[in-house]
Amino acid sequence: AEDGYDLWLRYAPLEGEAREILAGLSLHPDVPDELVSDPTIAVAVAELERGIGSLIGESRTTPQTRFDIDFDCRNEDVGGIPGAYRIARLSGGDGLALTAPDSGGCLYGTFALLRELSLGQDPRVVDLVSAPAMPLRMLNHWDNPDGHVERGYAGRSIFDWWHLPERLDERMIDYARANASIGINGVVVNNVNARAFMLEPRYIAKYKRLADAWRPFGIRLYVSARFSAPQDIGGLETSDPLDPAVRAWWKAKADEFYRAVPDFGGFLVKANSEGQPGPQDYDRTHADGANMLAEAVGNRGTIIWRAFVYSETDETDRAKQAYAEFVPLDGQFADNVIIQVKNGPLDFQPREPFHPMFGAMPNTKLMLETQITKEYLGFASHLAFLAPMWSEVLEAETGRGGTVAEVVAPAGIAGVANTGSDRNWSGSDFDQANWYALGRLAWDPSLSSERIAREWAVQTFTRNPQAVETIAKMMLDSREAVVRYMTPLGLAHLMATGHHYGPAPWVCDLDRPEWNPCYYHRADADGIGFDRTASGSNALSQYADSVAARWADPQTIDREYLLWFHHVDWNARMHSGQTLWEELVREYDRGISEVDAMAEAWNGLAAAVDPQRHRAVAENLAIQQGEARWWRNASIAYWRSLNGLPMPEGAAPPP
Ligand code: GCW
Repeated sequence: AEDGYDLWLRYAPLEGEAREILAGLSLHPDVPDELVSDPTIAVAVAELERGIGSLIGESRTTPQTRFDIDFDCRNEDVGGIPGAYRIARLSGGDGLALTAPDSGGCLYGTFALLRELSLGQDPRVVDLVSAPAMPLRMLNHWDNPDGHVERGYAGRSIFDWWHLPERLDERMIDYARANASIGINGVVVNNVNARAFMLEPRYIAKYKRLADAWRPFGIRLYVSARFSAPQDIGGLETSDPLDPAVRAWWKAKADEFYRAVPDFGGFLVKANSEGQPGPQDYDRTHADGANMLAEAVGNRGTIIWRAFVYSETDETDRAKQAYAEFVPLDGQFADNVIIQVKNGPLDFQPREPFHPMFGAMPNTKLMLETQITKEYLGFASHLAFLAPMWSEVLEAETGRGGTVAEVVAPAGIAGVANTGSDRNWSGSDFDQANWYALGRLAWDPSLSSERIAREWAVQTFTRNPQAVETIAKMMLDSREAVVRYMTPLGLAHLMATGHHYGPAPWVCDLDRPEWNPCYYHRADADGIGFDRTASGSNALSQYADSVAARWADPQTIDREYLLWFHHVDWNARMHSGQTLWEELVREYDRGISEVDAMAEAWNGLAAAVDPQRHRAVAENLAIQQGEARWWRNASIAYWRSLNGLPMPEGAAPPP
């Protein structure tokens, strides 16, 4: 059944000439003796055979020519970057040479070859060289030990802690294949809001089973650690990072992990954020806390320390807090510490400017944290392809020596996973594309969204060129449509409290001021928007001068950040000649018509996509059409209750 379980690894049978060509070749993975017992190579060969068998489909009819795939996986010619590969015509023979410095490179090369073949490429002309742009390409699971996934919209957790270590769900292997196919090489298996008992020996045994299963796929396992574990499970009176007993406890804990999992990746820590314990509870800094753990793991692993911190005590602007706490610590973090920074300064909104910490800590390794699961973009029911959003951040010029992609290149990218127990893994077929895109962009941030959308659509849905064209267009326009009907022109955080699904811009009276949508839109009778310039919170000053200069003037700022940085009169004239109010309403209406266009385009694809998935997507689009209107109508009704303005001429009727 086409229920989406196979993700982009469907290897749907080729047709026509592409099939003739592949079926006419008798493929031989040629593995040198010293590699035959290498589990990663075994995985690569098995995938190659599975993929090609499936691409050819029915039994072979054509006469066959021998075609070797020469595995040359200890070859430094490709450059020493782990995971790099080259695929080229075998000199003096019919076949391909797959060259890599390590087994991982051969595995990635195998998946790249299969991708090319799935796209209909003639194997005899495949010619590829590739190396990952950054060492860490991770998924962070916000999965709890009881099976609930925080911000998960695809069912229960895929990790079966109850039955591990004895029982390993076959799904763990398919999960590893999917990750390896897009270059993901690190997985944090539990929520950053961590339970300390997940550091106990009974869990370490479960991690060992998973790590052993994933190792051949080049995936290292990481665990989120609760900072107060020395007290929670260790019987100590304090978790002060400078206390010798605390340090010894973590050292012993790390040793325990490494005895079971020799290539254990390390710990991910959310500290002093949203009620989590941390070093500041003892008047110590983030650096004190991170460095203590870094010492415990030593050169065996990495501490990934999150910069997502804010508290109600900062009344001026929550968006400023991370920069304020972390930037003064630049240069104080140990070499094996990475600071993980969300793409924007607030919290995974449909659009935010890039986080000002990028570029501001030249002596610290920074990693980009993105959210694949769509907490603020309509969960798994709205279609929003996120590659354009991530590229927007990766390509942003920090004004301090490079783009965000360049700043994070020495460390990596993490995506908060959107996987769950649903048959289709991600809660909807199109959400699989976001998992795919995260891996592809972490491997190569210069890949265009269009390329990613197309190659995903071909592998996932169909090779019919018109259909691919249509699907790619739907995907490429989708995120902007969500921005338009939810939070246009730089607005943010207008979602209902807690669950974050649907609009609630009218909520103004929550105890935590920075949880109120009113805190973010600051709308009143005269205008709307958050003044983050010098006359307001001055969050703008956290950016490099060249960037701040571009955004300081409401007349010249990129329109999509207007209300993020400025409070603007409803009647102010925009470049279009329209007032802000008119333009805002137009954005909502445009968002709706874009969703309608997606639904219509999809209806036209009934013949090109299998009925099961066609219907599933169509049903989600119907939900999205209704909810885009809900967002638009609720928002407009609320803004009008403040500004008393009539509906602009030509706009759809008022709610
Ligand atoms: O996006 C917010 C979420 C929380 C999450 C937090 C974080 C894991 O609403 O559910 O907690 O961010 O990133 O720590």
